[in-house]
This record gives sequence, C-alpha cells and structure tokens, in this order.
Amino acid sequence: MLTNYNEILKDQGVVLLKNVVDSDLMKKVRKKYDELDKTITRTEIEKEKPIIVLWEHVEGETKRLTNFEEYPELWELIVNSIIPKLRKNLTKRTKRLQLMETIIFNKPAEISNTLNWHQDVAYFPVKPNSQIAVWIPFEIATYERGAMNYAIGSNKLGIRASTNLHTREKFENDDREMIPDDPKQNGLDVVCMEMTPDDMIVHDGYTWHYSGPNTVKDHTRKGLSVRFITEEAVFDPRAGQGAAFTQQIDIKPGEILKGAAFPLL
Ligand SMILES: O=C(O)CCC(=O)C(=O)O
Repeated sequence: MLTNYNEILKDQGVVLLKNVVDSDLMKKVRKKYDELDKTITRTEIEKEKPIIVLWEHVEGETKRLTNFEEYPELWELIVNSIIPKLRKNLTKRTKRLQLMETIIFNKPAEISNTLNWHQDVAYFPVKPNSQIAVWIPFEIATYERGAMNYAIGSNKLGIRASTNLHTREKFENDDREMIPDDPKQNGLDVVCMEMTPDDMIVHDGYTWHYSGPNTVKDHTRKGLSVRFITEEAVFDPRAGQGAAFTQQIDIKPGEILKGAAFPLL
C-alpha cells in the first residue's frame, strides 16, 4: 500500500489529507461566506484580479463573482493554511503554484443536483495542462450530503471531452472521447471521500470526479475548490473550455499566461 502522498497522487490521482486545515481560519471563512451569500449579486468577471466564483448546484442558477478584496478571510486561508500544507505534504507538485481560479460550490439541502463526471483539464485552455486542485468542505460531507467521488487511477487515462456538468451533454465541436457514465464498468474503483472541514483533498487535473445531490434536510454543503497550474503554460484555446477564468484571458494563443489575475503563490 502506498503511504507517500506524492506517490498516491501520481498513482491514484487524488489524495485525502486528514486534519490539516486551520479550524479558526475556516470558521472565519464560513462566517464571511454567509454574509457574502446574502449580498453578492455581481455576475461579470473582473479582468485584473483573481476571481472567486459562487456556484449553486441548482438548475437555472447563475454563477456570482466576488474577489479577495471582499473576501480577505479566504485569501488568508489559502496563503496561511492551504499552501503550507500542500507544500509540506506534496513536495513534487507544489514547487510552482499559479492560482487560476477559486470556486465555492454550494449544494443547498434537498434541491441541489448532481455535478456529473468530469476532469478539470478539459475546461482549461492551457498548454502544458498540468494542474492540481484542492477541495475542502465547509461542513461535514458524506455521500448523502453531496461528497466528492473519484475514479481512482483515471488521471492516467488522458484528456476527455468537456460536457455540460448538469446534463452531461458534450459541448459543440468537442471531438474528444467522453468519460463513461459509470467508470466502474471500465474497471476503475470509485471512492466517495467523506470529509470534515479540517480535511483537504488534492486531485490531479486529469482525475475524473463528480458530486451527487445533498439530500439531507436542513444541511447545506459548501465546497471550496482552489485550482492551480503547476508549470508555466501558454494560452491554448479549443472548443468546450469554459472555466470562468478563461474570460480574463486577453492574450493571443501561444503567449504565456501571467498577470495579476493569475498570481504565483
Ligand atoms: O463541490 C463540488 O460538488 C464539485 C467540485 C468539483 O467538481 C471541482 O472542484 O472540480
């Protein structure tokens, strides 16, 4: 059995780090989220600063946008808790961490839906497409509460098509192979990562994952996802690459992705 986190990430595509998130910082982040959730209505993407996307998994919901000036508690969590733990535990993939975007996925009780199987690299217009994402729940996340599920080892199977995450429809002109409906039928183990808010998952950008609905009454399930590219990359657009940050890119294909919106941390 592998015990080294670098090797687990390389071999399985995802690693769960237990009890690593600073709980006082997390409390502040959660409290501020509740305030922002009531007030943020902005939907346009600012070009010159890193974005934070507030995304509810409810049919018809529009993504809202905030930033780290409005949400400094989240910056503090990323810089003072997440990054040091990443660098301590995953020495091989963390030498260069360039922030691409931060998303808070909210699954309100009983009305949220499934975010279907996908891999993050399919949505990123960058080359090389070397990335890792951190995911941390704001509250306990179990299978019934919409925890993350991973197809173990799928990170080694190459790039797949990007699809509409709610319907699984392929984007127009994307000719890449789809992720199968049920990776278990392709012989992959699927693991549900049940977590508490002091745990953190790190997944490779190629790893297939999905989250189901939150079916537990009166329980919300928010999940923080912070996405980094780990090598210097150039802009390499193609069909279906709809990550929110792509609207911040103002350079020509082949030029290096850099600037205030995508800081090196
Ligand atoms: O929070 C979730 O439910 C989904 C997160 C996710 O799919 C991602 O971070 O890529």
